[in-house]
Amino acid sequence: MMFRRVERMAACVSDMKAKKMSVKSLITLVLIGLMSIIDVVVTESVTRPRGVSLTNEPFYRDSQWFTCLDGSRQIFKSQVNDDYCDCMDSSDEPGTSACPQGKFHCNNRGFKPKYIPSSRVNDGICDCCDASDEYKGPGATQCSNNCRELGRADLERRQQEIILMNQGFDVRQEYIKQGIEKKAEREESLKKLREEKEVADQLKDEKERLKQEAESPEKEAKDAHKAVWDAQQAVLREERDKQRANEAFDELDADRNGLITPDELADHKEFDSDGDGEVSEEEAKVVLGGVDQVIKPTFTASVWAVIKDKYKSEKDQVTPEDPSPVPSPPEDVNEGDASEEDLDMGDHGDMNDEDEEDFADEDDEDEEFDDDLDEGELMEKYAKHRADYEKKKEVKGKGEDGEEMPEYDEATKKLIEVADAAREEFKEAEKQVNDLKKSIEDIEKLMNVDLGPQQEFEPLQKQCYEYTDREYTYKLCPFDKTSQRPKAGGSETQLGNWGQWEGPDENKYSKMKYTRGRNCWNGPDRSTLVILRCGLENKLVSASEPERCTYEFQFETPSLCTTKTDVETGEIDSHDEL
Ligand code: MAN
Repeated sequence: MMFRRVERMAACVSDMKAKKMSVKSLITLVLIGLMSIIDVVVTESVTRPRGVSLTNEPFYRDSQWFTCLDGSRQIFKSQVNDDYCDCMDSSDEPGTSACPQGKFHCNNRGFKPKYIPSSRVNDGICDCCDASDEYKGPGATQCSNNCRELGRADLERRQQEIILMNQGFDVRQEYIKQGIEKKAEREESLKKLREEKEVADQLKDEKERLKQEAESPEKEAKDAHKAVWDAQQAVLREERDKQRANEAFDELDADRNGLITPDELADHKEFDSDGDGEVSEEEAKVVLGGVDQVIKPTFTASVWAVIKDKYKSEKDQVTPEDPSPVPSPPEDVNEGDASEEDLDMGDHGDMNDEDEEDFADEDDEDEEFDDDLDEGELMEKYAKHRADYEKKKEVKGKGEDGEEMPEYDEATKKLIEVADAAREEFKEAEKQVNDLKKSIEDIEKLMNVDLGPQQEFEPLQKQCYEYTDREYTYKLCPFDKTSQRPKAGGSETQLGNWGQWEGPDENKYSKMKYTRGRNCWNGPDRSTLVILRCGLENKLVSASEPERCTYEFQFETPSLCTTKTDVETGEIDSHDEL
């Protein structure tokens, strides 16, 4: 048999020579041939007791004695496989089912050798593909040797796998190309955007300077206009105060003798400072400045200033029994008045917590300030509202009589117009800078992600992959997040945000870690470990939850097909072609 193999090999070699095959392939074939000859020499020249592996064969060689493999006992060689268990470690009965813990070795030549529990020997079921476990003789189960077919199928499967991995390797080369191109593209965009931003920054500074220049005379003119108005209002206020003081004096001077005396204050309970229900003489005297009577000039000059905040005119006195309702403020008091509450503002300034809550409620319904707006956009909207608010407040500011501040004169109006235009231009320039800043940050964020030493994971960025099991649809968006959505409906739960590569040093890119997912009730924040392996397509192939709120995904990707294997020789070429 050995000669037949050598002959076949020689024929093969000459055939290869004829076909001018490479020296490397020739050497490989010779090596494979020699290995199979050695295999034949070894397996065919050794007779082993049934159920013993080639490795253990030397322990069964002695023709007279056998020492149990654990060294515990020596027995006659004839006691090996005599269907009686002598060794504690079952080693004397490798080929029968006599020992409870015994192991039977199926040689399975042509396929994979394996151990089976010796209880399966002669149990009527074929376990070894070479049929060696069912040998009882007549009446025993007839098993056929199908190791060769299995071996062939296994080889084909492995070859198929290699073909797929090789295709994956080619896709990976494509990914690397794309990744490198994308990186260069991003670097180029970044360079351009940074240059644009430099120009935009300068323009913004210039527009800011022009705005300040325009605002300064505008402010001066507005302040002057307001100062005149304030002065008029102050005069009006003083007159009004004097009038109230006179009216109060006339009302308090009940006997109309030109004097107010303590007894005339008795009905004014607002002067009952000790709260005993009576305005005593002492209390009344204190109100009058410590004297027994005051004349009108003294009252208006000194007493009124002290009591005016307390004083209640009899017209306004309301006793608890009085059924007439408390007069409500005139309807138009706030008309056109732009109060803070009327405005929707992104930043709630100095509001207390309750105000903040109210605001939050309003924001929920507010289309203009929806969640989709980023910080820059929100600030912009807020600034606009704030400006509108200030404008309204300024224009609608009312004086003592509820009368509005008079319009600005033409010159001031012109200055406001110029300043408005300057503000608008500055705002535009500022927006330009903010937009560019955001674009730069977005690209920088993408570029800060480790997409592999050759950018081979780039095509996975900005993609999402799903896997559905009985209960959930799981989602992996590489370099972004992982999530879970109940199949029966309901909201998505974040299972983690991109953290880092987590594989061992020699294979760093084989695992990804996503952390800081939604907090698990009474537990940790959810997190996901993604285990990657080579596959022809990007595919989420499984998802599980080995521990509560700790998830594990299996993901196949060509990005990890790092080797190219020769299907015939099994030789590995791991060089990237780029
Ligand atoms: C949800 C899911 C599960 C998780 C439980 C923990 O039902 O996120 O995966 O185990 O919450 O309470």
